[in-house]
Amino acid sequence: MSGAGAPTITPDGTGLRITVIAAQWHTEIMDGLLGGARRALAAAHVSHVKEIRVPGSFELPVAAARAAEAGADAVVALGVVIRGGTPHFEYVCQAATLGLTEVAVRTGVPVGFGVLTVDHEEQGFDRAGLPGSREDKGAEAVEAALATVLALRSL
Ligand code: DLZ
Repeated sequence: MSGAGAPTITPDGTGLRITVIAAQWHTEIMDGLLGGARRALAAAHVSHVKEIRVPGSFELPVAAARAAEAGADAVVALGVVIRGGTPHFEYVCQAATLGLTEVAVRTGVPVGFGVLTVDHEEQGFDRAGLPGSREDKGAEAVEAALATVLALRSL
């Protein structure tokens, strides 16, 4: 999957309560994702922001569920999973993806999916919103979450 074809989304998040949940693996790439998420929240005028850290991407869904139940209007989940030599990669990616989907659908609270699932570090840096990165997946996850809140409100 490439980033080609991604929409330009500039939602106004004034008054929204957003919780950002970030895993702690692969610090430099994660710092890039967090920076992008913070920039996008500021650009969207979101001032009610909670940020929490969990150990790994496997722990993102349970924290997202708690944040949704605690009243967040949207949750943004950030993780970096890099393929290794064992099937662990598939299990962590699948648990994070299915878990976050389940939280969003069950609670009705949008979850921005900012979990990078990459073959090697270089692919992660390229998507991390750092100087020299081609993409900014932390910012994209925020914009998607905010835009989905607004879309659901219009129903
Ligand atoms: C165990 C593990 C491995 C091998 N790799 C990653 C990774 O690349 N990215 C990530 O976010 N987490 C990883 N983890 C940790 C799991 O997500 C989880 O935290 C542990 O299995 C403990 O539940």
